[in-house]
Amino acid sequence: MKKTIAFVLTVLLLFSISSCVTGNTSSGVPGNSVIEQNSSDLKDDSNESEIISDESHDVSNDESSIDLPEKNYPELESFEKSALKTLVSVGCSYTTPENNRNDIWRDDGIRLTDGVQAPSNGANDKYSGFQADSGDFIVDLGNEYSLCAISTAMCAGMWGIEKPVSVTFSVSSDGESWNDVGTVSTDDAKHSSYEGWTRYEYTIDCSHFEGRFIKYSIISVNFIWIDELSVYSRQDVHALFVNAIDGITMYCEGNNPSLGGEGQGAIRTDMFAGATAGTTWCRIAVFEPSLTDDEYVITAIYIDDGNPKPEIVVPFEGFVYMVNTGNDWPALYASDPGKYSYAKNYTDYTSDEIDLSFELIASLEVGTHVILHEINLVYGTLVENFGSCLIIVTDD
Ligand SMILES: [Ca+2]
Repeated sequence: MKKTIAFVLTVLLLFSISSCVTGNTSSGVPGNSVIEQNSSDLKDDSNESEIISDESHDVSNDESSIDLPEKNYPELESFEKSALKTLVSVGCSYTTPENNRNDIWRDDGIRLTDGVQAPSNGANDKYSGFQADSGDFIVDLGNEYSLCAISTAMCAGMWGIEKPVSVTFSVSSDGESWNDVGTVSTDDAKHSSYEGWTRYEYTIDCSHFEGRFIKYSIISVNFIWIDELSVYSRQDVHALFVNAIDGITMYCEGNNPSLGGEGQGAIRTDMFAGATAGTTWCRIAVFEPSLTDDEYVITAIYIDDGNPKPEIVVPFEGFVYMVNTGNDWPALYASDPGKYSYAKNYTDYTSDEIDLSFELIASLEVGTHVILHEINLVYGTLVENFGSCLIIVTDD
């Protein structure tokens, strides 16, 4: 009997790195506005990324100069918690507060779970408007799900609509007993603007929760001008995670090699003829096209931590996956400001995703098959409207 192994290569846009600092490592909200907003962040961080990248290579290759912190990698079972994100709220019923409007922004019981997101323009009728300073929205998924992330968005700034305060998320199996997931304040929400409007996007990681009912408890000032109530589930899969270096394009040697650094996983394609995988990544897997189908197959794995790797030719029409763990520089600096004086302004580059990927790659075997999902290997691009792009692999 054929055994199917699901193995996912999850592509996190680079903004997930900055998300790490606030602890929202899995928060990825689809939407062009998010991409655009974070593109500017990427530019702002570019110099720092290069600095961190160089430091990372030092860490990889010269442990005598820097003491690597001890890391306790999770047991392999924990990879089951890695997320293949699926939007499961589409078409689900939901309840809203009272004080619904009587115009085109009157909620119709459909638009907040139709899977369609509103733009940054609050005048768009994809928003539902409520004249209230607080209220609960509850989505009924119809079935119990292993959850991954919950998000919504609100718009404010025009027509006297005041900036909202916060969204508190909670989940329930029966709609009566609720488990608190957490609160995202508006000041911490990702935001984008359009002609006086500001759209705030609230996302929370709920990877350790299961539930059927999702409650959004809104605190606002005078209006709740709300968009899609999105709930993401996860399938239990093995996962390798990749950061898209420039936010959209996968990392390719020769393009901007200084950006492939600490705390990142990356794909290198054969886009640049003769490109090699380099020598400083901690762990590397090589994938070649399968001759019999549309899959790829692992042909080599390098896991010699901290040692220079051999030069690896990216296979024709194949790719190489590389992962390098990050350091929690603020913690290291706090532990010994003299020793880590150079890292005073470095950020926390650790993330569960990359740690898991780093561990998982050592357990992969030559011959494992993978299928790209939400990744265009030919053009070296990721699907923009999905925070987590994937590769699913079946091993026949
Ligand atoms: Ca909608």
